[in-house]
Amino acid sequence: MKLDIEIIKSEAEELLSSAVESRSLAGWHSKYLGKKGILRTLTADVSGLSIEEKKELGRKVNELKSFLEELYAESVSSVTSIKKDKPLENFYKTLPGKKPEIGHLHLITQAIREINEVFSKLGFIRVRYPEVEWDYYSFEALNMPKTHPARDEWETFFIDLPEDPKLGKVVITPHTSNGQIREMLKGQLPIRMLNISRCGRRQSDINHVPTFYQFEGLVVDKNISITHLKGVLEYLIYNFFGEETKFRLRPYDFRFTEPSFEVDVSCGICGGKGCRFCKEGWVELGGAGMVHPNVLRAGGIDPETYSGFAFGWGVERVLMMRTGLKIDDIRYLFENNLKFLEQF
Ligand code: FA5
Repeated sequence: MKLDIEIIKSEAEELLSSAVESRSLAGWHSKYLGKKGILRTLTADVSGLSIEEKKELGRKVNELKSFLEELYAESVSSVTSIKKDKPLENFYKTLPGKKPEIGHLHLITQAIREINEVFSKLGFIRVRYPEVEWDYYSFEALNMPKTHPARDEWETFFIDLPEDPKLGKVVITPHTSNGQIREMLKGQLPIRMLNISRCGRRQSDINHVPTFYQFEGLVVDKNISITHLKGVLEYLIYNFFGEETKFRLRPYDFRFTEPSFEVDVSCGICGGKGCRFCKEGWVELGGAGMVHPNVLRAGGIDPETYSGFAFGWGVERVLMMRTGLKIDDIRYLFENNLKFLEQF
């Protein structure tokens, strides 16, 4: 045993000096002093020893333990002082410090906040409805029965989950219009809703991404007309883009609004001259229209007494049309490339 302990001591000393250099003191500690370390193994099996031999072993192991612990403590303090001393050599108290870099909100978050602010001035209340949704709210209650071909336009992602007999399949909602029905079913009239959330469609090119944000406005009250719709859209466009921006309503065919429109603004990238993003000077921001009577009925509202308008626009497109930003590929917004994001 004498021999063993002396060998352990000298090996430990030798190993420790190289551990100090490579800063791997933790490895050395677990080898000698750890739970499964050498020190523990020395006293693991004492069954064949007499009482005297056990006492002798105990004394030697304790001595070895103190030796190893002292050795370790010395080495730790020498490493710490190396760490502490080095930077002090070049430390000038009066030099200005290095400022930590501060990031900023993502462009899309900034746009969502601004859009919310514009609408809150008109009394719209921000809500959020499920992004993983039943077919019923995203399609069926919006006047698009199960086999209706209009559904194709929404290039929907279906989730592999059991179907509900009434609500149908589970989808990633392809638009925020699911919020129209959910809001109406709350049974609180009049309605001035702003629903901003993520949507999904199987699309990807310079002006489409598979996951994007939409904001949906819904107003339901007595005597709501198309003039109110146009006034609200104009308010948004002038506040967000400035009064020099031109916009137009193009007749369209959404199943959940009648009449329906698509809303275009003059392209903020090329100033309406035509570029690789807009092609002809106009960019579609979203759809709008007067809420279809069938949709009001599905929301439990009597279309003989109430009318309403709705609109659903893409947050990213609105952001990109801001004069001066000149972002001509929507996918840049989702790449998380700091060189791109730090510009804004
Ligand atoms: C709709 O989604 C309708 N729900 C809008 C609506 C609401 C009409 C209420 C009437 C009443 P559309 O499929 O055109 O409409 O999409 C609206 C906008 O969402 C588009 O103009 C575009 O700005 C944005 N958008 C649609 N798909 C994508 C996509 N894959 N990537 C980025 N933005 C998209």
